[in-house]
Amino acid sequence: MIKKNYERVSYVERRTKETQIKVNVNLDGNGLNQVKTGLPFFDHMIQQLSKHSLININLKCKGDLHVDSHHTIEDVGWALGKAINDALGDKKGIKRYSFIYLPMDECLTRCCIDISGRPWLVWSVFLPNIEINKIETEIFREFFQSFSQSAGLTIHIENIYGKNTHHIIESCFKSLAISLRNAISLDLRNLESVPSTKGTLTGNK
Ligand SMILES: [Mn+2]
Repeated sequence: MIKKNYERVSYVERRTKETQIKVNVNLDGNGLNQVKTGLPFFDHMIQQLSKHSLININLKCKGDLHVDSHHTIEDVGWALGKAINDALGDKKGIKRYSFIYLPMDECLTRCCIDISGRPWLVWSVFLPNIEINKIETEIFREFFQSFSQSAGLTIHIENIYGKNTHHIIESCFKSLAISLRNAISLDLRNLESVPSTKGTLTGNK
């Protein structure tokens, strides 16, 4: 495997009155993960994200689940995105763009990403069921929104067709995972250069 001269790892800790989150990532991992958010279905989604992106994710969140799942899911999105952004470092040599059409049984989802430093989310996903295991499904848009903000990612995600809400949500996470796996990987032909005519992908310029 091609590696950079620094480890693409990071640790983020985030504490508010609503959630306490600790997350470690290793971008050059093998998809190992330990995820505990108190929401089994959401853990399943983050595990999918890790497994298929090959990003090792160690994540613990203690959130105000007595209120509902909203803050936990939104804030985990933010912390995980920040961890990935931090671990990307100078972004030299990354492939930057990627996309995938991800089939899952009856459903098909397309995800296109740009590690641009300019957060943007286009979310064209209709979820037929309003709840999955006590999680209001509308919150998954907020996960992708906060993840795109802190990761500095442009994400366009569209469910082209599908009927089963579990499949549709899972296809969103898996398609993000595969897109990330490609976009964060290193391009042998461009290792010493940031893939931008600006010369920077920090989003500050
Ligand atoms: Mn599943």
